[in-house]
Amino acid sequence: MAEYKSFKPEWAPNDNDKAFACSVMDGIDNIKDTTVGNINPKIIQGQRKKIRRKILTVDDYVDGVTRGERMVLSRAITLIESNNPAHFSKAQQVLQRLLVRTGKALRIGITGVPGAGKSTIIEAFGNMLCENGHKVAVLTIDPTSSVTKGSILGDKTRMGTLSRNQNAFIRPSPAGGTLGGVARKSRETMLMCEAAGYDIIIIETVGVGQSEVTVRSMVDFFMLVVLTGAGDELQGIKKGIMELADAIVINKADGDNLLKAKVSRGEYERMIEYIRPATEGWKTHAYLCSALKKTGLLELWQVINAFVSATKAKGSFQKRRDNQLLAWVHSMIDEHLHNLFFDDPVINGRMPEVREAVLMGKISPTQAVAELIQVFDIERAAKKRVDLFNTSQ
Ligand SMILES: Nc1nc2c(ncn2[C@@H]2O[C@H](COP(=O)(O)OP(=O)(O)OP(=O)(O)O)[C@@H](O)[C@H]2O)c(=O)[nH]1
Ligand SMILES: [Mg+2]
Repeated sequence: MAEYKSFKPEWAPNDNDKAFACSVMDGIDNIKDTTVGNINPKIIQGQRKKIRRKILTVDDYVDGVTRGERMVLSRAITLIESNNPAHFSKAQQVLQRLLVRTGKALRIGITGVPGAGKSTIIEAFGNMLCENGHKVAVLTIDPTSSVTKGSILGDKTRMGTLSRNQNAFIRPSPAGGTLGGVARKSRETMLMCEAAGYDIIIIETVGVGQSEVTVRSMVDFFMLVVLTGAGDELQGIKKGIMELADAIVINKADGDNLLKAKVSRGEYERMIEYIRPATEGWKTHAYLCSALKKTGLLELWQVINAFVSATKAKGSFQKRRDNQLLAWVHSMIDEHLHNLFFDDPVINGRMPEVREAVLMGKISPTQAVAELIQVFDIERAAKKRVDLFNTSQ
């Protein structure tokens, strides 16, 4: 029988506090005795079979997603996010087959300073939409995130009730990678969710930075969540981001904050006057809401519906989608050519010398570029890179 030792951890209170009933069991080295605890004897004997999930075929994915099976949808998204070239090509085949089922959802983007209440709004707003018969998918974009589990748990617990709602699907940002890589994966994830029957897609930006522009380029309606006190240096919100917004939502308009929120609304309204509208045929306004008290959310939904009607009537809704699609193609070409060029060993070999010459004033930047382009052989470079779309590095 192995011997167990239990001890009191050093961080436990010194006085024997009864409420603090904690002791820690020591680990046992080289355990051979399988009668103790709940240790699976097969693990010790190295016999435990690896549980392998059934490998799904392209047909399995297409059928499962079409039927709206969440598990298959989840796995299809994992396939999209994978950096394995085999997965990439399979994901593309699935997406290609599902493309006809995409494009029908309303895509909403939401940004704002950390702590403004984006997740809480999405939770309350998403639940409200689900109650009204919608199916809501929530995605987050965070090009800086390199860890997975923490952020998944973080957002799932913050959107606790929504994540348990059968009509909602929450998927955090793919971890790490370049902004371009994250953007592609998020776009394809969005399409996958649409194919699975989600008619409202909400994308939250995490962290302030470049991701606002990326999300704006994926959605129909973009809202900026702010807090009261617009005068306070705009709370670090760049004017440029206000120019992207179709609505400015002043959250936490509750309790003692309500009055201040009303004042802020006036301030924002005055500021918007001087800003070019984000969408042709739509006038951006500031609105109040409280995600906590669930007020102002129905009004927000009405604003979004009015936006959709107005922009569809004007033709700007479809025009934006068309432009987004083409811009996506162009940005991927940009990125791939960029990667081919800067990963090319010949270019890399020449680069230090050219850089030095530019810095010494021996050649002009234009001349430097001309020289490098001349030695760049795209066919050679393309052969070197097996997976063009792997933008994870
Ligand atoms: N009083 C009040 N508090 C709110 C409201 N909405 C959110 N909060 C609180 O504000 C805090 C931040 O909310 P989050 O929803 O996590 O904010 P977020 O913008 O998603 O934050 P990040 O994801 O970290 O950028 C939480 O403690 C919420 O409970 C509101 O309407 N009123
Ligand atoms: Mg959040």
